[in-house]
Amino acid sequence: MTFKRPLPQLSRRGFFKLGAGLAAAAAGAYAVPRALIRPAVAQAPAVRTVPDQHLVATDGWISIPGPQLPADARPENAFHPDPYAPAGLSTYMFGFTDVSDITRGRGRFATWSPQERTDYINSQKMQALHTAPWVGVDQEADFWLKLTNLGLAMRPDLTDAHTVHWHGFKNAIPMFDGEPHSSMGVSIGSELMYYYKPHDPGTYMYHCHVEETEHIHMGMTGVAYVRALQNRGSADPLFQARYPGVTGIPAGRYAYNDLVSPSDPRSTRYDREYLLIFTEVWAYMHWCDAHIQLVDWTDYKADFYLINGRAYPDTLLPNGDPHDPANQGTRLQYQPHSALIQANAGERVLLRVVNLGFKPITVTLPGLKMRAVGRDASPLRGLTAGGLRAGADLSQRTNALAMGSGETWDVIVEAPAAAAPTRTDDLNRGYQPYLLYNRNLQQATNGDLDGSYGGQMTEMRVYPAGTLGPQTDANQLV
Ligand SMILES: [Cu+2]
Repeated sequence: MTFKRPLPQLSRRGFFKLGAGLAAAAAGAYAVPRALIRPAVAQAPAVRTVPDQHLVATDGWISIPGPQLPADARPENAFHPDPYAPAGLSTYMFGFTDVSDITRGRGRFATWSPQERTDYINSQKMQALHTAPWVGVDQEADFWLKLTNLGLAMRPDLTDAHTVHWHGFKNAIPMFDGEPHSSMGVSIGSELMYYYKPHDPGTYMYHCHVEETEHIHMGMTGVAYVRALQNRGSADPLFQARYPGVTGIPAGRYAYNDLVSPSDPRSTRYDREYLLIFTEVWAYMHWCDAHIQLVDWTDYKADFYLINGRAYPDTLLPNGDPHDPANQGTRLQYQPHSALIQANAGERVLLRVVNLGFKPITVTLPGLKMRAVGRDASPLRGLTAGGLRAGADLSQRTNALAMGSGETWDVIVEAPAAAAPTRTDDLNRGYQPYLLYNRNLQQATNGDLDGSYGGQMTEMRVYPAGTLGPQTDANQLV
């Protein structure tokens, strides 16, 4: 039996009425408040040959510790650690590494010749990091990001391009979107300079958009975050041009352009900032990519859960520089990002929490209050008549961040000002620890309740006031 619905018949009179309605709608478009219309790039920026940041796409190996799982538990458990893995490492990855210091000639690379730098960058094949390097940008700044594709050392048969796609982000032109079918991909041996000019502060995810289910799960995903214009203070001319008449805000560190004084309860001011990136690893799938096997994605079953690419207690270890010869050959060489959170008593800490896995997570921090001030790069404030998100306070006090795949939350935690941190605790650590973890214990422990290694868990450590010097960059430990 066919099921037909008659098409609406449009009379001559109806046709003219429709035309009049469309014309009115078009005229109405001009009535949109000017504040809602974002200026495009007013004039083309000068093209740079030296990028602000330079990422290299390739493959590599990381270390997920834990006991050899019994082979009869589940078939895929026999695939960890991968027998192809170099000593101390366990899991095959795709990903990116960051060669900005080499390209820009910073630090010990300042005296290197152009040829030495090029040779070094080409040597980064099979040196991918997990999680992917993160990208921090100032609002309204011109930002040039170069992507070089070195190919996959383990899989020369895979000739995939790679891209950088800032998810949920308005681009200057579609060319820089990174969705390869409507823009372009970067094929092996090629490089592309992406241009961004961010207008909206907050926390975003980025990922490679080629074969994205596979490339994202294999590690080609990270975080891009945009620092608020308000950091310059309300007297800054660029801030005044955007927010005329707003006064009384000193330069500082703010999650969003909240347009209120730092003493206002709606303020998003913070003293320290930490990115916490939650990912997961399906060991069998990673084994398949290393061993030239196809996987059926409907069998998806994550085995390992990580924060900033590490399993607890590796999450507590310091940051590492993968280009420092002292770190080369160490177990965490390719997992350089610490997930440790530090604060002095009374300080405000911004947590940029991002779920880059495929499964939901619920993040909790018992003993401390969290206030979510932004979600998915949108401040939790109502709209004002001028079209700004500076209206009613919609921030949420919560003890649990329930996050779907791809979500980002900006959360401010206040370290307690008194009591515990003013003394050393009974273990004489000199700080008061608070556990931050995924409330799903399978994900917090990597299923190893009796073992020494867990999964998505880290600590926030609160020191007596004045112990720690100021932090100048995200996740910097002092
Ligand atoms: Cu890719």
